[in-house]
Order: sequence, then structure tokens, then C-alpha cells
Amino acid sequence: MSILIKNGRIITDEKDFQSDIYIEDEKISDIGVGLSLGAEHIIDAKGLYIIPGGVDVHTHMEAPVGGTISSDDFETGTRAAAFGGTTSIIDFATQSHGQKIRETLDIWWKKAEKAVVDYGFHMIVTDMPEADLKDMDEIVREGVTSFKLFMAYPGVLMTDDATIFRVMQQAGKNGSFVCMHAENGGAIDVLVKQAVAGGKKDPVYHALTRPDTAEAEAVYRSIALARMADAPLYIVHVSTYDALEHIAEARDRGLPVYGETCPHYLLLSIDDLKRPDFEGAKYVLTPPLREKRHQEKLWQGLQRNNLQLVSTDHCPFCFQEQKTIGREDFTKIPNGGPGVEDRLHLTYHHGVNEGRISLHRWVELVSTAPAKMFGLYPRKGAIAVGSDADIVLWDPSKEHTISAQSHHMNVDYSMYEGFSVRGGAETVISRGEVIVDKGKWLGEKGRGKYLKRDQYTGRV
Ligand code: DUC
Ligand code: ZN
Ligand code: ZN
Repeated sequence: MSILIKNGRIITDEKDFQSDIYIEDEKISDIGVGLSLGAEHIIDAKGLYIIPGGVDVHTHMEAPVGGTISSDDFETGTRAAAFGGTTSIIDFATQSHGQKIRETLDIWWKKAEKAVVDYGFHMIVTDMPEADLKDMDEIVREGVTSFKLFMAYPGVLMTDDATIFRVMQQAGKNGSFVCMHAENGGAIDVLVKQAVAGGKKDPVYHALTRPDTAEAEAVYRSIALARMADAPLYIVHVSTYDALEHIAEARDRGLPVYGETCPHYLLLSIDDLKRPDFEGAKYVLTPPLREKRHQEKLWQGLQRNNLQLVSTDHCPFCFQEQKTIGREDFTKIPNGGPGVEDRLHLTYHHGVNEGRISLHRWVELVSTAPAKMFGLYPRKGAIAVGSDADIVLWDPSKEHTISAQSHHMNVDYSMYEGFSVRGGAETVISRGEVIVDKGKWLGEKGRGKYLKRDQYTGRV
């Protein structure tokens, strides 16, 4: 299959130029003005931006959480991602207690066979005795080059400092790194028990029992542990200014510390958890939504590169069937919210249109930096000869009101219901195949491929 894209304006993290693109099979094979190569399919991209496909490095498809399973599987979730202009995801495989991480990986490979865009994995480690450390090296060789650890959820996912330190040391040696869920789980557990004992069971107590300082303390501690272990560190879902300050300070010292934030921390707040009629449960995710004052600080973190990228932490649960499990008690509400489809248009509209970031920085935050950070560049995240032809034709003038009625995620609500955005994906190409065109789905179940990721090189 060959495709010629004519008359487009190519926008990368660094460049902005008019050119044609020639795609042969799965790769970009030529970029130049006035290409006159014969192609099976010609696309006129006049008036559109041509950007590299989005890379979302934080999703949870078909993930077991709190006694239920996230409502998007790898097919529905990756299809929704594609509609929003994301052509690669990195999902989380979760080690069950006592399970060998190699076995965990096999289970997630199986689940992901139906994906419609390309996917890689991080490994969530819940147990890592000294004797099993070499298992980490084995999966790094198979392209799983990052490990998520939790400093929260005691008795379920939380690992102690010794385990964290061991895993960091091993990661530092084998070319991978730790992605940290940084919240002080011990203190939070005490606060949660006290709230419940006091009859405080509404959704807002999810946020009130997880203070800003619980995140900041854990970020600081994890940076200290990584420094002692001489290892890189990536903080997932940064939600507070307090946490961001610790990351900025570490980076000022030249430490290899990185962070992501998510659209919901940039655009939503604790006020959403106070919505009446249990609607606040739609916004129960972790770390929780914060006071509004954090939002501009997080945007500044992105502007100044103290935060390197935007991911979604897409972890959807249907309101009617799943969130209501916690109607009488916020601790039983499954933690997570949908977003994989909305990342590009939300950050474009509130970032580029509202003057917070440049077009280049936007492409960097949603595509190039995640690809570099997670060992996929220049195969992904680039418009370059030899790169995978993962290309989004972006219409900067397309107006759209976000709604659960029209989104493609398998979930019965949107956290951004009624948000109006300008700018959206018009045509989405994944490895040389048009999979979305003008709102129409053209891809096939199972066409996504496993992404064997490179080792960490510290390129962002
Ligand atoms: N952390 C995540 O990264 N996702 C969902 C829930 C959580 O605690
Ligand atoms: Zn987390
Ligand atoms: Zn997550």
C-alpha cells in the first residue's frame, strides 16, 4: 500500500514546513516538495496540520482495579485512542502477588492481541525479592523498559522502601527506570479510616483524605531513593504544585528525574468531586483532583520542561454499573477516569489556542517526548524518512463539543461533558493504514502490534 499526502503543513516538535509525504507499506519513505510519485491513495491535506501520531504512555485497558475491571478493553480503548489522534499506547501489566513478572507479561500480551493501534507495556511490580531481580533484566530484553511501583495502597499494591530501592538499583543497571505512583499510603490509610469512622463517606472525601503533602512527601522520598540508587526516575500523574517543586529542584541539580501530568489535573478540580447526586464519583481517580490553584502551576511545569509530557491515566469505569459500587462509601468507588480519546484536543485547545504552549511544544508533549522517554523514538513521535507512518491530519478549525453521546470510549460518561474545543483529528494513519477518516472507523481488530521498546537513554 502506498499513500501520497499532498499540500500539508508538517508540524513537528521543532519544525513547521510545507511538504508532501510519501508512505510505502508501514513507513514514511520520502518527504519533499512537489513529490510526483505514483500512489494507490492520494490525500489532499490542504488546510490541515500533519503531526506525528499521539503516544499515550499511561493507560489501563481491561485492568483489574478494586474488584472490578476497567470498561475499555484493548480493542475499544485503542479504537477510541485512534479517534482522538493517538496511535501508540503504553499500558500497565500488573504483577499479582507471588507471580513471576514473565508470567504477568504473557497474560497482558494475550489481552492486547485485539488492539487496533500499537502498544507497549510497563510492568507494575508488587513483589520483588532479591532472588527475582534478574527477572527484570529478562523482560527489559523483551522491550518492557519501565517498572511502575506504588508508594500508596498498603496491602494491595504498595511496596516498601527496601523493595523500591532494590528495583531502582536494578533498573539503573539494566537500562530501564521506575515510574512512581508517589503518595504516602500509610498516612492516607489512617486518614481514610478516620473519615469513614466519622461517617464522612461522600466522594469528596476521596480527595480530602489524600492531601497534597502526601504526594509531595512521596515524590521527595522517591527522588532521594533514586539518587541513592543512582537511577533515573519518572513520576506518573503529577497533580500538585508541591510535588512539581520537588521535581523542579531535582532537575535543577541535574538529576535524571522526569514527570508527567494528565489533562484532568490541568482542567478539572476538587469542585467536580462535590457534584450532587453522587456525580462526584465520576471524578474519583488517584491522585485526586486538587484545588484549582494547582492548574496554572502544572501548565507552567509543562512550559518550563519540569514536566516532560502529558498522558491520560485512562482507567474508565461506567458510572451506572461500576462507580455506584461505592454509593454508600467512597472507599469502594473504583479509582479512575476516562480520557484516552480526549488528550490531543484538550491540550491543543487549552494549550495552543489559549496561548499557553506553542504548536511545537504541543507536538512534543503529546507525541515526541513520550516516544523519546519510553524508547520508541524515532520509530514513533517523528515525521521523518524511516519512521513508522503514524500520522495525524489535524484540522485546527474543527469545532467539537465533548460528550459521552458521541465519544468512542466504552464508558457512559465523560469527565469533560460539554467542553467545547477547536482542533481535532481529521484523518489518522497507523503504520501506513488509514484507520480513521472524517469520523469513520476503517481499522480492523487486532491490527495493533506489540512495541518492543529501547532501553532508557535520557533523551528528554
Ligand atoms: N494509579 C494509576 O496510575 N491509575 C489508576 C489508579 C492509580 O492509583
Ligand atoms: Zn498511579
Ligand atoms: Zn494509572
